[in-house]
Amino acid sequence: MNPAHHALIAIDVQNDFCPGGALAVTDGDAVVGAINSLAAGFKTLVLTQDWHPADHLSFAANHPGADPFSLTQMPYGPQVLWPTHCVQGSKGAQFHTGLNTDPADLILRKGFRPRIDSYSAFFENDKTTPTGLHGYLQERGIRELTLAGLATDFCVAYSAIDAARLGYGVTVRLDACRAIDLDGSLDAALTDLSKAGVTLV
Ligand code: VGL
Ligand code: ZN
Repeated sequence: MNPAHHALIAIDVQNDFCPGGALAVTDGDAVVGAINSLAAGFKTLVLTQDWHPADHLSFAANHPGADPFSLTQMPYGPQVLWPTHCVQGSKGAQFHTGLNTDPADLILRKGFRPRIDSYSAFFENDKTTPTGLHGYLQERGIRELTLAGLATDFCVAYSAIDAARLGYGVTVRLDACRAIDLDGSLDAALTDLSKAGVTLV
């Protein structure tokens, strides 16, 4: 059992990121069993849930003429335009049915502001709007984090890099993650994670 100051954060293990979902990650459902097993070794488990309103500006459908996976400029910088996914209350936004959510201490929702995306569990994509997770973990006395889930190169990587920057000791369990890998984004993320001092297992 990991010590009380070490939490597991499972990122976005939702139907839309699993095979058959709107933004399916290849083999995404392979993380479910791995995360259930990992969770048994942690005293604190946090689950995150991508949770967008239908009019969210990260959806290509809300930019007339734009193709999914194209890039646009937002006031906070470049933003990939995604297929419509994880709409609040939809089946796609629900956790994969195989994920054991019972042991979770906290379910953190992110990406609910229509004009700003939130890959990271700590800060939205403007890199300044906090989600509140850091405050929660600090109050719980958590200093070390293990991260797993979907997708390696977006929400997991952004969360891990922010966590390292906030001073947590951070490990990413690559065996319990799967990637979108858009135009080399997985290699780029692995390089950024290493540079940030994140341990990759
Ligand atoms: C994610 C793209 C858009 C993720 C969420 O969970 O990695 N990726 N929204
Ligand atoms: Zn999203």
